[in-house]
Amino acid sequence: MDKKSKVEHIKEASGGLRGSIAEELANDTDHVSDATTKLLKFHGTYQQDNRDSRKERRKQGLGKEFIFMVRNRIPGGKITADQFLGELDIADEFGDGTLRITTRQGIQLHGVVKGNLWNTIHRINRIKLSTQSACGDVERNVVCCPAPLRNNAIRDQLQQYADSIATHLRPRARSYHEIWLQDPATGDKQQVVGPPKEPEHDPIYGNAYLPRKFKTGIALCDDNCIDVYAQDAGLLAVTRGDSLVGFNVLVGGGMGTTPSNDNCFPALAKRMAFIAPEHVLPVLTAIVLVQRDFGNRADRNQARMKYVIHKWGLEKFKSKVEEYLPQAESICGVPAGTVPRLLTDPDSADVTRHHDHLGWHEQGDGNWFLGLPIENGRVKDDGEVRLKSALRSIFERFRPSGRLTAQQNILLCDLAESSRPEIEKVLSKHGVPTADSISHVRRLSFACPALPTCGLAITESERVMPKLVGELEAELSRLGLAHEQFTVRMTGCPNGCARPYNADIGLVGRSVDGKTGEGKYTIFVGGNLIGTRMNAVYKDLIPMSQIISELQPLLLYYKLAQRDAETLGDFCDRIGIEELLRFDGEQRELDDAAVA
Ligand code: SRM
Ligand code: SF4
Repeated sequence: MDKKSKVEHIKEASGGLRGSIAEELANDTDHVSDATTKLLKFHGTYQQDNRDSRKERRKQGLGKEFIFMVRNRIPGGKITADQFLGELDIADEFGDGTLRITTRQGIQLHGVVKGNLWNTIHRINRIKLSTQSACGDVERNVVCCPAPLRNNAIRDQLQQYADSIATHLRPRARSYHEIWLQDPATGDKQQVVGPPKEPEHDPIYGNAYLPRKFKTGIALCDDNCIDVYAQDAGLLAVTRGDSLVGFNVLVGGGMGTTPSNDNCFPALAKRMAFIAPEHVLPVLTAIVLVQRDFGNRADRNQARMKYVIHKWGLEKFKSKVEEYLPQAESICGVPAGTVPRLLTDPDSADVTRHHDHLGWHEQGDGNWFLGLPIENGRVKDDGEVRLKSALRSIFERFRPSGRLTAQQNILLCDLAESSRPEIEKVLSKHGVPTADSISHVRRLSFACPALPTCGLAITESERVMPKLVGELEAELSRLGLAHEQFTVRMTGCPNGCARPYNADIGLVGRSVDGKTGEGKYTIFVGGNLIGTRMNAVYKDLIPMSQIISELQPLLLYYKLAQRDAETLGDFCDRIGIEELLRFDGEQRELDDAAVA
C-alpha cells in the first residue's frame, strides 16, 4: 500500500478545511504555517513572497517579504459592472493595485499582506463573488465560451451548465463561510450569503477531497476558445441547427509536467463518450468519484486524472465511470437508471475553429460587445497605457456586463450601438490598444505571471513577453508573414499555466544562467490554434535574448514552403522536427559562409 503524501494528512485532519486558519489569521505574524498554506488554497489564496526583494532583504538580514495571491472563482468569467469595479477597488485598497485576468476566466489579486487577507476575501464576497475552491484539490473554476450571442440559445445553456457544475462540485464544508464571512475580531455574525443548506458531510469529496486539482471546460465545436482538450473533463457541445443535442465527454487533459521525470507528461484529453444534456451532472460526478477513489494519493506528481487513464487505458476508465453511475445518480438526486449503464461512444463532432472574440460584435439582440485585448491579462496603468483607468471609466459610465476569456482578455457586453464612438474615445484617450491596432501575433499570445509572485517560477514570463512579441513582430514583418495567425504562449516553468504545449509556438522556462541571470527556455513547435494537437520540442535551453534568432530559419522555411493557407503549427507538424532542424543547420552554415 502506497504511503499517503503529507498533503493528504493535512486535508484529513483539517476538520472540513478549517485547520488552524482562523487562529493564524488572528495572530500578528506576517505569514502562516506550512499546513495552513496548504489549506488556504481551498479558500482561494496562496501564500507567496516577493521574489524581487529576496536578495536585498537577505543582505539586510531580513526574511522573506510575504504576500498573498487571492484568486476569484468566476464560472464562465461572467461578471457585472459593480463586481469588476469592486475588484478594482479591492486591488487598490489591499493588493498591488493591479488585477490579473487568468487563463481560466478568473481574476487574481496579488501582493495582499496577511493583515489584509481577511478583508480582501470578505470584500470579494460582499460584491457577490467568491474565492472558495478557486485553488486546492477540488473542482476549479469551470470554463465556458463567454461570447454573449443572444440570438443563439446554446451559449446561454452552456453558461447555465457551467454555473450548475460549479455549484454542484463546490465543497459542502461550512468552513469558508465561517472563516471569511463573519468578523473574527468583533464576532459579527452577519453573513453576506447564508451558509450552504447541505449538511457538513460531503458525499463527493469526503474528508480528503480529491488527490489533486480537477478542471472542467465547456466548448463548442466551432468555437474552442477555452481549450477543451486541456481539461480533466471537457464537454464539447454537439449541436443540430440551433439545438443542443448532447456533449462529447473528453477526459484526462492536463498540461503540467516535470521534464526530468519520464512518468510526467502533458496530455490532451481523450474522447470517451457522448451523453445527453440532462446527464451532465451525474456523468461528471461519476468521473470525479473515480478520480477521487483511484487517483494517486502518494505522489502528487502522479495524481492528476490523466495518469489514471494512462495507467488503465480509456476503456477500463470508461467502465469504471459506468460502475460509479448509480452512486453519482444518488448524489445528484436523480432516479436510479436515469443515465444508461453503458455510455454511448462519442459523436463524430469535433473541434473545428477557435475565436478570440476580440473587436466589436453585434450580440443578436440589438446590443454590441467589445472584446478588448488585455496584454497577458494584467489590468494596470503603465506609463502612456492607462488600461485600468480606462476600464474604470467605461464600467462606471456605460455599465457593461463583463465576460473574462480563457485567453486573459475581457468582453464588454450589452452596449448600445450609440455608445461605440464614446467608448472608443475613452480607450484612445487612455492610450489603450484595441484588437485592430495590434498585430495578430500579439493578439493571440499570452504568458503566465511567473516572477516576481509565483513561487514555482524558474524564469520570467509575463514581464518579458511584450518585448519578445515586439521582436517577433519585427521578424514577421521582415519576412512578409505579419498576416499569419498563430499562438505563442510562454510560461516561467514546465507547469504549463498558459497552456504552452498545444500552441503553435510554446516557450517554457527551464533554467537560469548562473552568471548573467538570463532565463533559458525550451522552444516547442507544431501545436495549433484550435488546441487539438500537442507540439514537440524544437530546441532546448535557449537564452531569452536568442529566442527570435533561433526561430528565424524556421520562419524562413515556413515562408518558402508553406502550402496554401497552412498555419505555422500545421506547417511544423507536416515538416517534422528533424527536417526543421536540418534546414536550420543548413541556413546557419550559409550564414557562416557569407560572414567568412
Ligand atoms: Fe497554474 C500552479 C497561476 C492556470 C497548471 N498556477 C500555479 C500557481 C498557483 C503556483 C503555485 O502553485 O505556487 C501559479 C500562481 C502564480 C501567480 O503568482 O499568480 C499559477 N495557473 C496560474 C494562472 C494565474 C496563470 C495565468 O496566466 O492566468 C491561471 C489561473 C487559472 C484560474 O483562474 O484558475 C493558471 N495552471 C493553469 C493552467 C491552464 C488551465 O487550467 O487552463 C494549467 C494547465 C492545465 C493543468 O492544470 O494541467 C495550470 N498551475 C498548473 C500546475 C501544474 C499542474 C500539474 O498537473 O502538474 C501548477 C503546479 C501544481 O499544481 O503543483 C500550477
Ligand atoms: Fe508559475 Fe510555472 Fe504556472 Fe508560470 S507556469 S504561473 S511559472 S507555476
